[in-house]
Amino acid sequence: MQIIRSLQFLQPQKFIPYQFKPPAMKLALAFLSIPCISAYDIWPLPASYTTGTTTLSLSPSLTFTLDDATISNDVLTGAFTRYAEAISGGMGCGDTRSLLSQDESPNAEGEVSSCTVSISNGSDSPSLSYTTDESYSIDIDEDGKCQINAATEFGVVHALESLSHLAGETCSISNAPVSLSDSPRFSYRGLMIDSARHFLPIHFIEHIIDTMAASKLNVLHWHISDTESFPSSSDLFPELAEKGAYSYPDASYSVQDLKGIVKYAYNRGIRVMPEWDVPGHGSWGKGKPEVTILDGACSNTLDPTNPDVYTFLHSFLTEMADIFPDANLFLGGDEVDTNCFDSSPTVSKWMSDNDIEDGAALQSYFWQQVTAQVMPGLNKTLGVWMADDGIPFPEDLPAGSFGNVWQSQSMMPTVIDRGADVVLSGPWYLDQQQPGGYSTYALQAIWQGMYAVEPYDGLSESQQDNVLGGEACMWAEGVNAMDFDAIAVTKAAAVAERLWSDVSVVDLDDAQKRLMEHICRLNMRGIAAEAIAQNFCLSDVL
Ligand code: CP6
Repeated sequence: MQIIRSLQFLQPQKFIPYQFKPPAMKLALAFLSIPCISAYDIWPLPASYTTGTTTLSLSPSLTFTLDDATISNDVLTGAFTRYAEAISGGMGCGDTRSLLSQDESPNAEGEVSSCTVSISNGSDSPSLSYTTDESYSIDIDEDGKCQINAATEFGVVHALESLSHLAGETCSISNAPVSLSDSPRFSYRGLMIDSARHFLPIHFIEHIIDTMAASKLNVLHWHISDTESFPSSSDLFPELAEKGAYSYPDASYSVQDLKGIVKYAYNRGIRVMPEWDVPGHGSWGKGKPEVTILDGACSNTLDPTNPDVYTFLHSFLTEMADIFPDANLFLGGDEVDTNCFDSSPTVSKWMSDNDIEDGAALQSYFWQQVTAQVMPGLNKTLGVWMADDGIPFPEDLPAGSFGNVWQSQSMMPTVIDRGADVVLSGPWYLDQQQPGGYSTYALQAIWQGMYAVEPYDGLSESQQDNVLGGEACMWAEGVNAMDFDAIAVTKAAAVAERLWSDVSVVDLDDAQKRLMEHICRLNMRGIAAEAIAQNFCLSDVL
């Protein structure tokens, strides 16, 4: 209980990012003629964006009106409510508004009081997949007339996020007429979280989803379990979490919790791709020792030679496939310690009886069995980690599988040529820190290095078609909910712009100025993104 209470400051609902302190507020207002968010830039930078010089105020009762009354769904009603409140109330301008309106109100020449929203391809239950059209446009004329167009509900969610960036913290649009039209470069823009090394409470995963939405990341890759713990519950196999969680039920996710996260993310245009790492990096042995290697040096590895492993995985994943409706299922495949095989007399004997000469060949056999026995009927696209040694081999996986390239980027052409699509993550390990200490200046070099990565480097035009996108990975051996924001969010935002914005958006000085605005904006929302250079942000004084 004590622990839960100490984390409450990180809960979005309960976190009050800046308490109203009148003297500090006065100080802040002195700066508002040169606001800290000066250009009201949108992060990631939109595909095309023209602005003028007219200032418009935003009505405190800003409303969004759907022009098609036949569409009704939670994605839209949720987004309208969240962003109306965020833009005119919650994210900073709510606190400055009352003071601004007294004597420092921007010299508004008009007001935006409502935005009309048109969706060309709307639905009562919009589907979210890698083919979802996320494009949108925003037009605000000099008189404050505001029109949002999108193909889908999820484009509208992005539009409202962008509008919240335009509004900044002074409740105004300072650069009307605004005309922007935007769509992502890559359809897979991921953030991986690891709830096995440190348990991440549900409310904190919701907070992570909020930070993803702020930078238009759209795939939450949830590395749920690993050798250290197995926090996700299963109705079919309750012993997995009962015995595998660090603490059950406190440090576990009920089936209801899992479904809740999927829904929370969906409403924000974010897909949840779950991962249970196999055959290594597991803690199956705590709840189901019979599927692991029992007479070897390791208890964390599934026994590829045991036929029950595949029937078990099929049953377990059939249940999970229903809880996680996303088209992708991620099954790890990384860093199998072949000593776990070699040290086991039964596995070694089986290998020699079956002419399987080494650990790599046994992993090949494992993935062939997964392809033949586990994946059929799940109706999922398989994703795995792809290492520099090529394991798991793409040819052992179902056609259409993808590999998350986690070591050298230079492996991308090989993986593609061997038949898998790719997601790039190797350069984007967020736990990467320079030796000699963790400082703002190290962060500077790291975010800029991550920002400068170009996913198409080294790929022919036809190979480029097989790049789904990329993913920032927050491995959590050394990170928990208390320091997650500081370590992950700024760098993940840099990756988010690389994956969303045009290939030509590479200017580091320009990115730095805009990223500093974005960090300020995140800080105003109670997201503790780490600063990259000295500046003044209202979150420092409010
Ligand atoms: N955990 C799991 C990890 C890593 C991987 N898988 C990892 C390996 C090397 C580095 C960072 C993370 N911690 N399950 C590899 C995909 Cl540098």
